[in-house]
Amino acid sequence: MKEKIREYIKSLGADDVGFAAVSDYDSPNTPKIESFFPKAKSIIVIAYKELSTCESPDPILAMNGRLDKDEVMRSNAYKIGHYLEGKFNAKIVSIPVSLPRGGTSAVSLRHAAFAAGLGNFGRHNLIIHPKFGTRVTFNAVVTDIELESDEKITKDLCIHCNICVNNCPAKALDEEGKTQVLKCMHVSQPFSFISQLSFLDKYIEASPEERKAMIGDYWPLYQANSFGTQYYCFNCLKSCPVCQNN
Ligand code: B12
Repeated sequence: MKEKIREYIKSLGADDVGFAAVSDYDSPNTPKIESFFPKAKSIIVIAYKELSTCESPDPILAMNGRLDKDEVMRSNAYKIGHYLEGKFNAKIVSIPVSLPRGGTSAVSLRHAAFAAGLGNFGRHNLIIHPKFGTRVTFNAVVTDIELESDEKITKDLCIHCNICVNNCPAKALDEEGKTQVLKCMHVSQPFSFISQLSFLDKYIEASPEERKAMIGDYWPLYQANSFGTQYYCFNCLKSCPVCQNN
């Protein structure tokens, strides 16, 4: 059954697929999967390669490559759920690419990807895939179908070159094994909801003349509201030399 599912998902254009039994998923900082899906048995993790658009020095174009990929991931997640329900009478919950509650998600996709044999953690705290290196993102479908875990990758895929650490403009990776979230967000998401709140604070206090001058500042915030999280930094992902050309 696993191979049938894997083949179907790959036929949709996914780059890799891994399976993990829920009991093999170990993520201390996210909730137990059974807390939102009591009958959950397995996590199907799907990997998609990040295209070289992420190298663009224009952050809007780099982000557009991400949005293109995310749209495919989201529509495939629906097709996969539909397939599992129709073919195997399964129940499913699909786990988004992003959409965290505060700082954490219902499922940590990095920990799920590790449990499903799709790679392991590098110095940048991201998952390195054996073929796509760091240029890979994940989504997942949790299901009540019982599926055996794929073999975990235990060989260290990180080459410990520290390029990610030295290239982080926020200095968010200086401490090994920890991403300093606020430092990272400050640079990677300059138009986050925090920026929106501080814009509104200033706008409320501003005179009519000042408000006119603030329209230009509102534009990227408006775009972020329309398109979701806008990342303006891909440095740790794009600078990792492991398997960069796959
Ligand atoms: C919230 C979030 C963020 C936040 C906070 C990240 C964080 N530390 O939790 C911020 C805004 C900082 C962020 C930044 C980025 N993110 Co982000 N993010 C998420 C999201 C939505 C939720 C993560 C979460 O729940 N974290 C809370 C818990 C799980 O984290 P944690 O237990 O504290 O785990 C940390 C440590 O304990 C440590 N760790 C745990 N176990 C182990 C084991 C070993 C051996 C080591 C060394 C470390 C280690 O690594 C973790 C990273 O800090 C996920 C999507 C998802 N659903 O998983 C994407 C996700 C993690 N992000 C991703 C990416 C690509 C990025 C960015 C590159 C931004 C960008 N331009 O795309 C940067 C990278 C920053 C970095 N180097 O860490 C990808 C990672 C893909 C990959 N190859 O691993 C994900 C999985 C999105 C996806 N759908 O693919 N992100």
